[in-house]
Amino acid sequence: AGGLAVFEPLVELKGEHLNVAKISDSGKKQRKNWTFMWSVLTSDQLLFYKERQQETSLKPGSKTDVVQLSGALIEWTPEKSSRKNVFQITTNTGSEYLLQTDSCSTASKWYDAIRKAVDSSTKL
Ligand code: I3S
Repeated sequence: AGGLAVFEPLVELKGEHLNVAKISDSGKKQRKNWTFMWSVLTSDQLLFYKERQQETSLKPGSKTDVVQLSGALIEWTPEKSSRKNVFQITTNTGSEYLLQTDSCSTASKWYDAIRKAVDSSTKL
């Protein structure tokens, strides 16, 4: 309960599968391990689930990770992978996530939407 199923007007993306690799956890380097995750953007968080979620029945139990976007950085990072369309989110607590999808337009759409969420939630 509480907040997870809220999709504010700012957010144009509801959910999609993306490849995700967490490469740092609070500043501690992690072994890169790409995982195909159902990704949901809210106004100030990026949520990763193992399985596709219905908007009306988000199951907290299957949520794998929550990325707080307030104060985060987002940048394209082609040097961090041999894969195409890779960008990185660095949280204000020093965790780093690589996101990737083969579709350039899908990657750009997510990059732009996450950047907007970062900008607006950072100003709050
Ligand atoms: O940055 P790296 O170490 O070249 O990333 C590769 C590794 O994570 C690799 O796993 P192993 O550490 O088990 O070898 C993955 O299979 C590769 O996909 C990673 O490289 P890409 O270029 O796909 O991000």
